[in-house]
Amino acid sequence: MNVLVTGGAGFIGSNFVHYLRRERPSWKVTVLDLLTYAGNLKNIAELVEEGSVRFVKGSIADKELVDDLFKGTKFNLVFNFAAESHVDRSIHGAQVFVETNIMGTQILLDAARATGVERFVQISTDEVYGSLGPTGFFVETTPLNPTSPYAASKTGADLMVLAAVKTHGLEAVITRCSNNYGPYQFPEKLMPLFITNALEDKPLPLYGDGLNVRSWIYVEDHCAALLLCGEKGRSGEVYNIGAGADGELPNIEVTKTILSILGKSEDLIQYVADRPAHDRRYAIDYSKIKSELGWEPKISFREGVQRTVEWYKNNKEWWQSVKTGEYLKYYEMNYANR
Ligand code: NAD
Ligand code: TDX
Repeated sequence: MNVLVTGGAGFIGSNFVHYLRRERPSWKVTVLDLLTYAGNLKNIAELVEEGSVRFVKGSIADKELVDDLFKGTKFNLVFNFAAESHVDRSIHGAQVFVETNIMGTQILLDAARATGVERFVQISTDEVYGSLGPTGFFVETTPLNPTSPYAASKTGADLMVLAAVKTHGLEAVITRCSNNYGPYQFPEKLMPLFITNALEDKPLPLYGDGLNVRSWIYVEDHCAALLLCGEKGRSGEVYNIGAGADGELPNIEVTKTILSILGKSEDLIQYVADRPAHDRRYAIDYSKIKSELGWEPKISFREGVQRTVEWYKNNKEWWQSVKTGEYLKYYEMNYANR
């Protein structure tokens, strides 16, 4: 089995590559990644060095490179993780989100179709549904109503995948997962930003009233769901993935959990101006993937955060080496005037 993992040097992609090596050791895995600010070859370095994973540096939006790669290797399965993934960055500049998330996905879809890929998995997000009020859940038929440029670009990609299935008979599934956390997450997202800032005794900038609710899932649970969707999901279907009631928490509770595990003071919390169009609440109904494919999340929120905090405590060199250069410029720009 020949598998392509795009974005495999990023957070979820690299966790997925490690997961595949453990769960499907006979599969031949190629990673295609542009190594943007969010990509880090260190995340999969030992696998690349030992030769169990092939690494190709390049963009999914580079048609020539993608076409050559697909012609050179007959991939059975493609997992498309590659994306610009941060909502705040999409507010500051949306063009690269359109180029990578929409154009890049279309270029992959065309190459997959031309070379007879048997299954294409599009890693999408619950953000395509927009925001919930105080009650209710996202189901797979919830109308698409993205609010950020990031979410709009992921929605565009989803629609191109569905069009490729309907028009051209490509075998593809779409997964829509909630907020992931765990090892190797770039420290611009809430969980790693707040853990690493707390470790440095720096303020934790909480947007708005801190009561926006997210559904937090440990990354390994997401990886297990993705492999199942790749192997057994029905083509043309969407599968929601989430952690259920245990992981649904307002940001202030997530923040307090991090601080209590680290033994740090809540005085580090700093309320700052809200994100524009900040979605109020996400909650996932994952009964479809549970009943069709038998998937359920295994790791509780408390356990997942403990594991994650431990990882950041033990891997200071990893995050200190990325909290430099471009990151500091971005941080200053995003947080200075809040
Ligand atoms: P990430 O930003 O950590 O990683 C993205 C990876 O894609 C990086 O390695 C980057 O170098 C690579 N990349 C970016 N542009 C590229 C291009 N043009 N060509 C090739 N590679 C490129 O993102 P993540 O959090 O790991 O998210 C992975 C996927 O999962 C994304 O598609 C995202 O939309 C989706 N998702 C993320 C979450 C979450 O909570 N993080 C939740 C649901 C869905
Ligand atoms: O500094 C911050 N302060 C803050 O209060 C940051 C970075 C975030 N927040 C809030 C905004 C959100 O309500 O925390 C919540 C989580 O924010 P992010 O980590 O930026 O995630 P979110 O905007 O919910 O989007 C994430 O989940 C879905 C990922 O970034 C996406 O890639 C994924 O698709």
